[in-house]
Amino acid sequence: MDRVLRSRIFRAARAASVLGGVPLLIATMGESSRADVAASPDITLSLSGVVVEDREVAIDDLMGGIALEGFGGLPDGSEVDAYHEEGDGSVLFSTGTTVSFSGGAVVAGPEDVVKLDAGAYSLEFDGSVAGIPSGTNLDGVSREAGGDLILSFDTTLALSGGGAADDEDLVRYDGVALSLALDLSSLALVPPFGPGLDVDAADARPGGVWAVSFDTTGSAGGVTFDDEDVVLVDPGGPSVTLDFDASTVHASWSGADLDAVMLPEPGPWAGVAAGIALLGWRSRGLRRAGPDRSRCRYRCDS
Ligand SMILES: [Ca+2]
Ligand SMILES: [Ca+2]
Ligand SMILES: [Ca+2]
Ligand SMILES: [Ca+2]
Repeated sequence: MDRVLRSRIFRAARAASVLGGVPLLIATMGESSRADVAASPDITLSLSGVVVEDREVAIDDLMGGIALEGFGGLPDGSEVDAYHEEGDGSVLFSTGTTVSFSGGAVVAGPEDVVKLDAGAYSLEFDGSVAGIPSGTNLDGVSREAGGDLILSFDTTLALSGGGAADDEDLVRYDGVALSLALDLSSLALVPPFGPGLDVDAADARPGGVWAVSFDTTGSAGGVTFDDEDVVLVDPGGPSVTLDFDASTVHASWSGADLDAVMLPEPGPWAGVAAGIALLGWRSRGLRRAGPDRSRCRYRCDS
């Protein structure tokens, strides 16, 4: 959907919600009825009055409702720098420093991906087993429809499956070997993505399209982006589009770097641009941060 049109729909939804006191669920072309954008900042932010720390992920319904994913509570000084929701309710994340879970039974370094499933922690990706050098930070995680993990790192790596990946590239892990999934700077764009960029958040989209954020401002293919923005990269074009401009939703994002993201999943509602009134939906759910904000999603007051 045209980005301007989508922005108008969201604004209209907000206005209707304010005027009528009726929360609206928006389904837009290419997006599902789950309109939430999950994103983590690199600093503490206030989004619609909800404080979001860098070790948390904000689940933003884009209509003023913010829920928090706190991963069961991470220690002071820790930071979440990669995030992905699996289809079964579990979540994947990576931290910026070494963190222990389950009383030390699970120790995750910055090069690892942790799985949190119904309160149980495990390593979904063990960087040292996969040959990732110590000191490397994994800064993006997603999963392709085929089941392989998609990863990004903060430095150039030799890949066990052959070749190398730069920090702006995406790497595929099939459970055995690492291979290049996206060589961003090789795309025939004018101007191209520069080698000085670092992808610091990634989400695999349908059709071989990638949603990525960078750790700096930049431009490619005629699109200028900030570090809190998410752009869609279609290698088949190739083309670049600005998909999520976080600071237009919450101005406070302009001072932060968005360092983990997951966009809404496309679904049966794709192609429909409509607001569906769901009386009481917001009042039942998406309560502002409650006493236990960990994994607070839609029933935080129950
Ligand atoms: Ca973060
Ligand atoms: Ca990490
Ligand atoms: Ca990276
Ligand atoms: Ca970013």
